[in-house]
Amino acid sequence: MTDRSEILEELKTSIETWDVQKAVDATNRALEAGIEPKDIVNDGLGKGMEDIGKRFDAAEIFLPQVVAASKTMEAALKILGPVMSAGDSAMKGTVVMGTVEGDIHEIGKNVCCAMLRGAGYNVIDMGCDVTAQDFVDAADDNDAFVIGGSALMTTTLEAQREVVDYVKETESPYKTVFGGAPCSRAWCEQIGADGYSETAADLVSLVDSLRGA
Ligand code: B12
Repeated sequence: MTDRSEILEELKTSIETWDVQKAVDATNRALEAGIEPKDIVNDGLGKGMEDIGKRFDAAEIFLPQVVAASKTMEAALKILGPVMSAGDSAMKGTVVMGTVEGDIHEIGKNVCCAMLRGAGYNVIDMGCDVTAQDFVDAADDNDAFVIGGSALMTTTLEAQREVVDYVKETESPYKTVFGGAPCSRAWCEQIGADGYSETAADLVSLVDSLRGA
């Protein structure tokens, strides 16, 4: 096994075994080896989280283990955040990001924030359980041009529609983009959003395409 694939494997297993120390060590090793933060997330840590999701679905593990794996992922993202943010110094614009009302899943949204920061955007991270009004108020206060909302549950997809409706009702000038596991391009078209992307990496090109649009 090459050094790179060995480190990526270690990142994956650190999440699968919710081993915080191993995740921190492997993340530092990966950075030292010159592996790009987005590859550390997509090809290492993220693969471990995918496996956790599958094992949870199959009832092989339960909520406490998922929480432990999430905390492990967060510890690694804490190291990667500043590295990813050190990208472009000239800010390309402001994006308001959050997980929609009723939903507390934050990991995917945090990855999106880190990717956008790395690509030179100023990101206002509203956290989770964010109402449509709070998204728009934050965009007003920070002169943003895009609002991005994450939903991880079929039951909270409806809250993405509420964001679009609120933006239209208030005649706000913001573009809306959405994602998260149950979200899809078809859903975004149905609710009248301006964009969808499946991954955090694709979100960067999506937001780039909305600049000045
Ligand atoms: C980790 C996790 C948790 C953690 C969350 C920790 C945290 N701080 O975020 C904890 C344990 C707290 C949790 C709680 C719950 N969970 Co949960 N959880 C998961 C799990 C296993 C993984 C999610 C994850 O982090 N994935 C890793 C990230 C990196 O991927 P991602 O989020 O998909 O994000 C990527 C893309 O989607 C995209 N993306 C994400 N957001 C955005 C936003 C934009 C704008 C764009 C463009 C792209 C984008 O980019 C990301 C990176 O590429 C999923 C299973 C699964 N298969 O998804 C269940 C899952 C989402 N949970 C589920 C449930 C039911 C719950 C609970 C209700 C459980 C309970 N009984 O209490 C509670 C939720 C309470 C609430 N009100 O929200 C269900 C949802 C089912 C449904 N209705 O659709 C799932 C699918 C599990 C299952 N099969 O039952 N959960």
